[in-house]
Amino acid sequence: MKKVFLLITALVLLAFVGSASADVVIAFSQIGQESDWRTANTDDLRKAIENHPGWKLVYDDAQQKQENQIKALRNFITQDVNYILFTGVVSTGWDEVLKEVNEAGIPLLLIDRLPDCADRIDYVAAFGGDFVEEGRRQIAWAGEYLKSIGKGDKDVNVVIMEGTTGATAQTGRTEGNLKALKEYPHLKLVGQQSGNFTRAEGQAVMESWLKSIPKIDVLIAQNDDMALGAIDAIKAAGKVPGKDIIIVGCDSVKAAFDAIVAGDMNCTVECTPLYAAFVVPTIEALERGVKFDKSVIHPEEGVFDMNGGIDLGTVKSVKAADVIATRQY
Ligand code: GYE
Repeated sequence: MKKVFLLITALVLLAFVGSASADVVIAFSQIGQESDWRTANTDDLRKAIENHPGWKLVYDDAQQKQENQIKALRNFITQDVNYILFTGVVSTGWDEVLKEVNEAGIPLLLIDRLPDCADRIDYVAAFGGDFVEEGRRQIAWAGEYLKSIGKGDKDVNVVIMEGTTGATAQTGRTEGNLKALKEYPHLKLVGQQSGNFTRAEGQAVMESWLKSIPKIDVLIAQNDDMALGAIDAIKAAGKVPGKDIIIVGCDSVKAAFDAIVAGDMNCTVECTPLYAAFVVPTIEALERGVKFDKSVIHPEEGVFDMNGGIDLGTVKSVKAADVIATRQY
C-alpha cells in the first residue's frame, strides 16, 4: 500500500514538473540600461511576458557589450528556448551567431535596432522605430519652427549630438538629420559628436562644445537623455536652454515632456519603447501556428513641442502640455 502511495506521489510530481517545464520560454537579449527609453522598453516587455499565463522570460542585460550579447544568444540556444527577442547594440557583426539561432530552429523576433544582416537571416518579424524618419523630423522641426517665428531666412548654427556609434538608431537618425539639413540651407552644421545615448556623456559633450564653438543656436540630440544632460551643461554655462539654444530631442520620455513644459527644451520626436503590444500578439499567433514573413513594422509616432501645430509633412506637432497626462513612459 505504502509503495503504491509513493508511486502515485512520484507520478503526480512528475506530471507537475512536466507541465511546469512546458512553459513557453521567451529569451530576451537586451542591450543595457543606457537611457530612460531602454528602461521603459525592458519594463514593458518584462511585465507583459512575466504576467502572461504559461510564459516564462529569460532575460539578459549585455551592458552595452556585443560580446556579452553573442554569449547570451549562444546560451539561449543551449537552453533550447522557444523564442528569442533580439536588439543589437551595434548593427554589424551578427551574421554568425544569428545564423546559429536559425540553425537551431528558434523563432527570432527582431526588435528596436535591426542588425545589418537582417536580409541574410530568417526572422519572424521586426518591430522598431523608423530612425531615418525620426532624424528627418528633428531637423524639419527646427527648420519649420524657425520659419514660424520669422527666423527662417537667418543663418543659425546647429550641433548634432549622436547616439552610440554604429548603433542602427545612430546611423539611421544621422542619415535623416544630414539629408534633411539639405532642405534647410540656413541651418549650418557646426558640430557633430557622439554622446553615446547617455545623460552623463550628453552633458560632457555639450560642456566641451560650449567652450570650443563660439555660437550654438540649435542642439539636435539623438535621444532625450543626452538633451537633458546638455540642458544641465547649458545652465551651468549661464545660458538659457530652450531660448538661447533651441533643443530638439528624440524618444519622448516623461523627463523630456517635463523639460518642455518647464520651458527648458523645445521639442521631442517620438520613438516608442512599448513593444509588448506587438510582441505579445505575435508570439500568441505563432503559438497558434500562424506563419509570418519577415515583416518590418514601424509604430505610428508623434512629435511633441511647446506650442504644437508645426507641420512636418508626415506629421504635425502636438503641444506637450496637452498630452503629458496620458503618456505611459
Ligand atoms: O532612442 C535611445 C536608446 O534604440 C531606439 O536607444 C533605441 C535608442 C533610443 O538608448 O534612447
